[in-house]
Amino acid sequence: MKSKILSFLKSNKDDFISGEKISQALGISRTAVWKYIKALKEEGYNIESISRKGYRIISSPDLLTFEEIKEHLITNVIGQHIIHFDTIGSTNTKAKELADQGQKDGTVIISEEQTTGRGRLGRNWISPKYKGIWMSIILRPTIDPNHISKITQVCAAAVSLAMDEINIQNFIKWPNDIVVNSKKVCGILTEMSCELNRINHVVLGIGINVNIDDEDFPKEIKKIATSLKVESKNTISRKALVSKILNNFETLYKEFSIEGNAQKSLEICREKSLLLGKNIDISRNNQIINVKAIDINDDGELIVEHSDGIKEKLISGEVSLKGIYGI
Ligand code: BTX
Repeated sequence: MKSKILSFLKSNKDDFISGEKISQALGISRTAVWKYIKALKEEGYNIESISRKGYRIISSPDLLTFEEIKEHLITNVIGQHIIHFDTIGSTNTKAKELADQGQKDGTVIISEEQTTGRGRLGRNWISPKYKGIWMSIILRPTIDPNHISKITQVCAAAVSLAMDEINIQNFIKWPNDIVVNSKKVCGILTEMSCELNRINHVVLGIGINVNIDDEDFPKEIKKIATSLKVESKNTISRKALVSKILNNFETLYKEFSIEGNAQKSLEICREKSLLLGKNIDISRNNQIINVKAIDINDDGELIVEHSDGIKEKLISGEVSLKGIYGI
């Protein structure tokens, strides 16, 4: 009901609309209208109320609800159903749980904060309230599971393009980071449930440090991480950025959902790659090996060349580059 009232106010942005009119249109009492308006104000909506004239919305908070995101959303499937939380352990964990219960393709789980946000290999992902984008997309691609590792590249390309659109110069650090000014601003965590030749679901977790201030980062992360606000010196609209990511993702995912083809996304990942042409360190059996990153192939694998000229494909893993993340 609250979101219906909000839609009502938003579609009459320039005019006052009476409590009477809202109550009649929605079939609720005027006291109920007043209560919902009060709740909206508590969420940060600036709503003017004048007796005998009614209510008028002045401004909306930067909340990541469907109501706020949909204004700029031009997708057909991705993000057309958004489940929003004020706080949650991990959006990926919730998304996996909901996907197991049959939640549909393209559903987005988003939270204003995560208390146990996860990175890869059980690492921790700090996710302070209202300061970032912490979201997971549930996907049910009907492609061969062998192609699925490319989905992380599709997602990285979509996020990178969205950052371009708000004029933030960024690079993609294969396989799952977006880097601004040599520091991490975004990490992607892809998790999948599949059978031998069938994917049940994929959960694509995206964490972006948007309006985190430098002092909000714990000391050990400050060296390697930054936020869009710190780098651009501007507060960024999170809801606008979410819709840009989802719009781009749907376009690139359309190509991918046909037999796992990710040409366009991989082209973007090559173009924006932080690693290609550089000497990087890879770790193997507790050993660090220096190699040259030479290409990202059509399967989304990183091709590296060893000092003896032998080439190798990397499917995933840790790579490090001098000067990046304070190393
Ligand atoms: P990763 O394993 O590549 O990176 C994790 C490492 O990044 C941590 O060990 C830490 O050093 C650093 N780190 C932690 N928090 C941050 C942060 N906010 N910004 C930058 N660096 C940080 C990358 O894993 C994948 C992260 C995915 C996060 C999303 S958020 C929505 C979804 N839900 C969930 O639980 N995880 C995903």
